[in-house]
Amino acid sequence: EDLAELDARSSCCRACPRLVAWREKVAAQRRRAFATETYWGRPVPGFGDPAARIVVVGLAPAAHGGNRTGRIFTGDRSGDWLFAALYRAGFARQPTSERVDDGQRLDGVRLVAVVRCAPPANKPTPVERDTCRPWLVRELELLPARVLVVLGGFAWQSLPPTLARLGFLIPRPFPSFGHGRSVTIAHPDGRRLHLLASYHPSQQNTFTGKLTEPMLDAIFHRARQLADA
Ligand code: DU
Repeated sequence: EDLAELDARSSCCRACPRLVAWREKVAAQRRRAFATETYWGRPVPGFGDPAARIVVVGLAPAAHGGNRTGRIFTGDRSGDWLFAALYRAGFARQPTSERVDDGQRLDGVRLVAVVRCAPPANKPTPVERDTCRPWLVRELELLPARVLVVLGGFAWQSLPPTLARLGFLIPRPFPSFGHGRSVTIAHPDGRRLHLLASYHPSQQNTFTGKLTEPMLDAIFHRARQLADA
């Protein structure tokens, strides 16, 4: 199985009744500004470089972002911030991400989410997070990741069981989430993986100045250092 096959398989998932209902309801009702568009309304796969050494781990697709366009962090405000930062850091070909056919391309980076379907109120339940976990485990098995840039506390706290399933040794207690915090974990086969925490570029954080552009730039600068070390 390669990433394209994984994307195809996950795109048909209907495992979580609440998420299936929500993603399809949003797709049927649409937002006025997008009334003429056909929403994707399905699980959203990862996007970017199949040889990525840096994997950005988000929470879940936005109802009118990834759930509309079919590409993660595409067509929503969080994505505007994230792709602008990836562009400034030299990882993205273009500073914006609007549509699947916009020519965007990532070099060295892949974007994934802990949960592949848009959840009500942007908040998956713990059961939905656990049900979706095998997709992320499989994606990480297929990527040569050295650094995970983890956006927000929900994604951070969801990672230990995912990484344990990949065979990594998880520190107990696992460090709590904090912007800029990093932890390096080891695999018995000698591999190491760096986890780097960042505030999520949601409007809640960017409007209030909790997350600034220089703060996000510093995260990607550090991610590149860790990936190249
Ligand atoms: O057709 P393709 O070159 O395999 O790319 C498929 C898809 O993945 C396209 O939307 C670009 C993106 N992508 C990327 O962002 N970075 C890569 O290194 C390779 C592909």
